Amino acid sequence: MTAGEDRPVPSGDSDFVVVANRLPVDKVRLPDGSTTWKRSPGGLVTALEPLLRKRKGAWIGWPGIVAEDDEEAAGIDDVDHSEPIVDDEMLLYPVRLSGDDVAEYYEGFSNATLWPLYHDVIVKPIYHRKWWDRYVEVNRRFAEATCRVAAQGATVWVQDYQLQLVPKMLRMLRPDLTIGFFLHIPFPPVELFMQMPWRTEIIEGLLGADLVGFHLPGGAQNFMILSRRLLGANTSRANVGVRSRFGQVQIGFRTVKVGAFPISIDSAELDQKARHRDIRRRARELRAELGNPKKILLGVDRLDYTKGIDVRLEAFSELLEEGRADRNEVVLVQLATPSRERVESYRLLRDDIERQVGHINGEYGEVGHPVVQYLHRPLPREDLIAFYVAADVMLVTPLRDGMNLVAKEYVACRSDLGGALVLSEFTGAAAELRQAYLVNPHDLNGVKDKIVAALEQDPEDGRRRMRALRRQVLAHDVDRWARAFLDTLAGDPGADTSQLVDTEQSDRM
Ligand code: GDG
Repeated sequence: MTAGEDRPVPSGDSDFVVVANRLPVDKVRLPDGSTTWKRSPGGLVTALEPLLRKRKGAWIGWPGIVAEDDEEAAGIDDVDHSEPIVDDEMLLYPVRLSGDDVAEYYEGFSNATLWPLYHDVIVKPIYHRKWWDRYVEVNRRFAEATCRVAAQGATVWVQDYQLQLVPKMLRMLRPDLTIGFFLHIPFPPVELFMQMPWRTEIIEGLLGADLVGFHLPGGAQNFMILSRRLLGANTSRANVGVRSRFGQVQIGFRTVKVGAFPISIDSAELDQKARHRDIRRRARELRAELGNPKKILLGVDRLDYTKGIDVRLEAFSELLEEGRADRNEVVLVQLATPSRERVESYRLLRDDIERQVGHINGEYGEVGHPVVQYLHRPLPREDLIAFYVAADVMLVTPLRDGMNLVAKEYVACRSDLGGALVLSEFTGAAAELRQAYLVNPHDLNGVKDKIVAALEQDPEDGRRRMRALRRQVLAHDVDRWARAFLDTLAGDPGADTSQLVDTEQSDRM
């Protein structure tokens, strides 16, 4: 296969390739200067692992470490063919990034331009031409690395906002490939997206795929409107499957499918783990360590300004002040995983949140008994599950969130039908988890009322809600998500479209 007149484009021997910013393992540098690999299991890996194994699959991504020098990071030799890392029969191919790549492609364009733009400009997006150039360059590096690994006619699944140009680049280099793209964050409405100086290039980049997937139909619709507006593409509702909500974009002679595929978790595994005796014991220990409060409120987030951590702290503070929450009976645990600490808006956020926590504890805590317990470090998975089991009220209050897996994880852990979920309407999860205490995070009084309602819920009503939530989460797991996407990409007429969210119901939320 040739891309130009005489330039041969290499191909590899993997029939199924996942391309993501990060590999499912991190390369870690040890104090003595040597390096080792550390597995970073996530929902995506768990979901894709069996598929990857069965289909001779490969994963291409950045191992999370900065290359020592630019020479090491440059060029298409980034993929070391002789020695991919073999992990449970998956082949992992690292793409190396230099310090400048990380600063401009990852921290810059991905996390200070695209992330805030796609999350309703909660923070002002920064547009730097240098960052864009680097984004193009690094996307090209990922595309070329993919070409070297993918067999003739392979299926390639590109993940997320860091790699939106890869589908078009790949199609130009390797028209033999079947290319899917999935966006894990919201896709913004037209009025906001039009700010982007490189808006046409991004839409063109995505349209290089055969199927572009979003969490919600609202994102899919936004994308279709932009394709029409910016590229004059013909768009239509298609009939793929009986209950489908798919669209189609006709661009030249090609048809690109567009659809909504709400991601999920490995619900059964989490359900099993949370039932384990050791986890139950740990949950009791945690409650005792917190001073056996009557009610535990819990927040679990990456420390990100989209997550509305400030909203729940403010609501809690006012409830304490008004005496609607009793400082002797209620504790709020906020687990905040460090995130993107070199991006300025994240540094400012951390200062603000820590000031807020200090203020609340200063006003309402006692010596040895803070009312807010705040941890700024990642917890082992088992401890996290124990916290889910212990929490009486789970607070998920993002201003905008593509899906929010934490909400689904909490539900999966509550086989006892205990607990209550307070959930922002502005998460993708809210489209499915209708029996949660749904809140508008911009309406502080509304948030406070729902927290009180959750704290004081009638136990029978709580069980009824949790039973309905669990039915949804256990039936719609991450495996089903991956299959629905890949079957649709393959054009399988029997593709499972039953987890698609109703367009009318969820729309832009
Ligand atoms: C993006 C989108 C979309 C958190 N703290 C700890 C820990 N976690 C785990 C949670 C959960 C994951 O991190 C966070 O997932 P979310 O979905 O809540 O949020 P993002 O990181 O923003 O994810 C989001 C997702 O992609 C998938 O498409 O849902 O909307 O923004 O799994 O459990 N895990 C451990 N310790 C912690 O302290 N072990």
